[in-house]
Amino acid sequence: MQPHIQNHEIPPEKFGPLVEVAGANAVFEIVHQYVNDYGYCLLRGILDRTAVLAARSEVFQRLADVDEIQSPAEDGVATGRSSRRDQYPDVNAFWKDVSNGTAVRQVTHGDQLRKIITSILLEPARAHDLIYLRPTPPGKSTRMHYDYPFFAGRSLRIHTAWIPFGDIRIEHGPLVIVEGSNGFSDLIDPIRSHDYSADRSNAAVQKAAYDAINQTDPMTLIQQRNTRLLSTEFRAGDLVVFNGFTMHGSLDNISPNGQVRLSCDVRFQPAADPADDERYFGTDPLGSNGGGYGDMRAAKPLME
Ligand SMILES: O=C(O)CCC(=O)C(=O)O
Repeated sequence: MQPHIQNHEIPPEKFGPLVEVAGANAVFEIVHQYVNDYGYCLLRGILDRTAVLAARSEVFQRLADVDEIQSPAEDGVATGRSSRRDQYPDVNAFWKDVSNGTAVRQVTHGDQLRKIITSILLEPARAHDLIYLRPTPPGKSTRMHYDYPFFAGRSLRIHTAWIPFGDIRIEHGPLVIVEGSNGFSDLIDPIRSHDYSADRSNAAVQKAAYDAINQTDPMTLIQQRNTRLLSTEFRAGDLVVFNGFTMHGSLDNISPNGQVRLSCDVRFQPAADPADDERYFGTDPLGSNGGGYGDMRAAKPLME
């Protein structure tokens, strides 16, 4: 099935694979170089697949318990129904609880991922406490953006770890990266020059991350810049690491059978940088808009 982005079919010549390394014997100096040069790197099979699949089951079981996912839960197929709002009038609390699941945190905040990111950054790394689980049903996608405006503040050296929670085919709408977008200085320079420690209001952050990029649809953007959209079929155990100046979003989930794409993105920064940004650290992080987990798309029932 040809990939789609924001309801446009991507022609074959405008679609390519991500730069990748095999995780088993990855040379982290090379991965570091790739992240610098390309803005990102895909590490195949580097995470404990069993642990990632356990996290997938944990999240989908919670969604099955509110009648949004069919049995068996780990297949991740949407029912089109929900009892979430009846069972959990406090949607923030529900989503926070799911996001703090033991199996989820084992992957996102366990030693394995921290050590990998430490090796890539070439210095000790620390994860933000706030994580973004993304159960994405057919018909939904993430618009293109740069991450830097959201997460720059007390640390400016933010990297994202994007983790497929399961095997994700192209038609399930995985992460997509714009090739060469870490060199789009006309878009990056204004983002970089904003003082996020002085003005980190959600309006300023959203505007910096999304506005200029989304003045045109992604297909027009890549035609104008003579570049390509990059993605791949992912397997549980894969990991993509990208910096704040890499334009990304997701392909459309065009699964014909209700398959929900599940992934998680976690931010890391050097451990030496201040970790007191209340938006991203603490037991009840506020997020960029102040509402914490309740502000996330995933806090709403899947089909809303
Ligand atoms: O998984 C997605 O849909 C997009 C992920 C994303 O925007 C991110 O990791 O910053």
